[in-house]
Amino acid sequence: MSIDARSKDEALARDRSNPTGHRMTSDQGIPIENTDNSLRVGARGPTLLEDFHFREKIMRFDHERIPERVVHARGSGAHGYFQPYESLADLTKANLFQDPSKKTPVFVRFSTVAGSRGSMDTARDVRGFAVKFYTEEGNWDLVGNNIPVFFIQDAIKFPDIIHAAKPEPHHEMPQAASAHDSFWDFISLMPESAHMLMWVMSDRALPRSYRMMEGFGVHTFRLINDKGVSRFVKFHWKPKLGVHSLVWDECQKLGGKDPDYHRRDLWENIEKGNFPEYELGLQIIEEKDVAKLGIEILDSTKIIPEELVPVRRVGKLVLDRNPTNFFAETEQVAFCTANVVPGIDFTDDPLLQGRNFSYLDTQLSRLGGPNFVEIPINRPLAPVHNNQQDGFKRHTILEGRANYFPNSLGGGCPFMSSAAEGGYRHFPEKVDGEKLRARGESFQDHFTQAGMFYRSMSKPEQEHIIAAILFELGKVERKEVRARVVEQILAKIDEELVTQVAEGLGLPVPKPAVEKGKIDKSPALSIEYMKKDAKKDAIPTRLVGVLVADGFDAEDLSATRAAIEKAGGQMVVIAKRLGTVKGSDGQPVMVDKSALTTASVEYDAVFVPGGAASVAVLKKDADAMHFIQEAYRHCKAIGVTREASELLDAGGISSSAPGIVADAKGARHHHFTAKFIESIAEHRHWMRLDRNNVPA
Ligand code: HDE
Repeated sequence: MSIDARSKDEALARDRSNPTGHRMTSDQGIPIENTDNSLRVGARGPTLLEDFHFREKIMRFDHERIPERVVHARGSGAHGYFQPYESLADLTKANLFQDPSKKTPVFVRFSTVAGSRGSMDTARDVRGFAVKFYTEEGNWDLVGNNIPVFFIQDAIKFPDIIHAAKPEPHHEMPQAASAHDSFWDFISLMPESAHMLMWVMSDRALPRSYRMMEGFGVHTFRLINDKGVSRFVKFHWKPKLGVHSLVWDECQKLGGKDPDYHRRDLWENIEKGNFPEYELGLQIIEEKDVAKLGIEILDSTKIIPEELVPVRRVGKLVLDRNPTNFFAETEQVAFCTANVVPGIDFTDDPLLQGRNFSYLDTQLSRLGGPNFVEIPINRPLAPVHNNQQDGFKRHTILEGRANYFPNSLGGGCPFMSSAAEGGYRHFPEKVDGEKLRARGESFQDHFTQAGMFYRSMSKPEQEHIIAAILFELGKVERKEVRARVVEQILAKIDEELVTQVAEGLGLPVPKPAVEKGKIDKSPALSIEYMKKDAKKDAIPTRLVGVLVADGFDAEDLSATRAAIEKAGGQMVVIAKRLGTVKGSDGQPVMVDKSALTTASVEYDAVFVPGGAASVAVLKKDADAMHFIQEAYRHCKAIGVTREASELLDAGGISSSAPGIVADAKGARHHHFTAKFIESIAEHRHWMRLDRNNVPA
């Protein structure tokens, strides 16, 4: 069997149905004459039970909903492919990693964790990053997150952390938010969650886009080569667009202005041909080197710093097609960590071991029985033959009478495969021990990496963490919970952190009891640090909102537009009304969005071209001024030419503040566009010390 990038698409095509050019029928294929009126006695009389079309239509509607995922309910999916850069035969025998010309089809689902299916995309939360590879040897699911650690070490605590984080059971509040008593109560009593807590309070929990975040397999897995040699591996996804985040105030506003912000961003960019790309990275650890690491590799609350074990980039994941139907694909896709192919194996990480059960089990209630693998999106491309029988909604019609093994009636089929023939053989790890409910000594270090994460951040990133904790704990009603977080958790992470949080909450500063490890800093963890290699003259897929009124400087608009588009960005012209606005040259320009329907939080940058008449109108327009001030407050690049710099003055914004690019002589003067693009490429200008003086 040979699989290429489009094989899954072709397989799905057999199940697609397109109404174009067809008559409407009932589910039984009977043509429908009228779907607007139920069958009744007389035009004003009662409806008849005999109306099979009415009953079928309503019955189908009544049962359209299925239970949402118990976690990760809100998600967005995309199709694509994975391609290795070179053969990894030395590391793994997994077929998808052997040949650099081979493209394996994938389906990816990104998600938030805590919110319901209809909750906002920009909640402070972990993001799911689940990848299903349809390989020639069957499906491999790498069900990861955008944060490399987890709250707990043992799967048996999963119901507890999720119950604590989800809306509280008595009144089902708050939606998609961890800023409430039960979450922080749990955290204050669970020191092992300290490291993950730092990540969730950091900018990582506010991605700018699914296209601009990392992904991690979290657990240590094994790679096994054809000689049976096992090595430990951590999986990483590195986004080609770099890692970028939103600002918390922006997230909260986006939750109302565009709750589908990430879903829309993913969908629209794939439609435009801006295919998101991620590189697969591997951290390989030889079995003999594990002890030297000094880090418990089975503990999912720990990372292995990249400085200790570098990340080798071995292939790319490209998302190049949107799903055809949300429910059929994105909602019904069922991932399972236990879906592995020969060459990939588990470790004894107690979190992973528990997940291997949970993901199979959860589908039974979510997708209504054991035959969920026959749903088109879940079906492997590899052929399936076994003696599994029956159950609700069985699709496959098994032939023959020998549905047991061994058999002679069926010629012994389906038969076994030796390992050499591709049969999955579990790594023969030697284990020996007593049965007990306990965790090893090596799982007891809870604070060193939490502190390492905090201390690896740049100053602005640290400030964001402090602000996030102050926001969250500020929403916690019970004072004793706030105090316990400060005294029992933060005091052990970092002195500066606990001091600032305690002071911000009006609590006494506890005596710090910071626990430090051998590695106290990992620069690779900082988003700001990652930017050091970023290009300054490229702004792929960045959105620039342009504020105009009649009389704007036409040359400035067209010169800036040309430069932005050349650098990969996109301009969106915003005016009071839809239709056109007239430039200084008398020519009309199409308005893309009316000020009524959009807001600065939907853009990465703002540009205001000069033109006395246009600027005079904008200066008196509270919405336009709010747009600029809000973008300033959110640390975005702002470009103004000629008279438009008056808007900065009117808004209380200094033209020499970081990220502001102003040119009194116009867009063609003195590298204005190059400087503006460089300012956008910076993503956010955190060092605007006066930003809180500007209203938004
Ligand atoms: Fe999940 N998780 N999880 N999780 N998880 C689910 O499976 C679970 C964990 C992750 O887009 C559920 O099909 C347990 C870590 C993603 O469909 C459920 C534990 C990581 C998705 C489940 C964890 C994840 C899920 C709910 C503790 C990152 C969405 C619906 C041991 C490595 C997949 C479903 C999608 C979904 C259980 C912890 C990632 C209930 C028991 C750690 C991306 O089975």
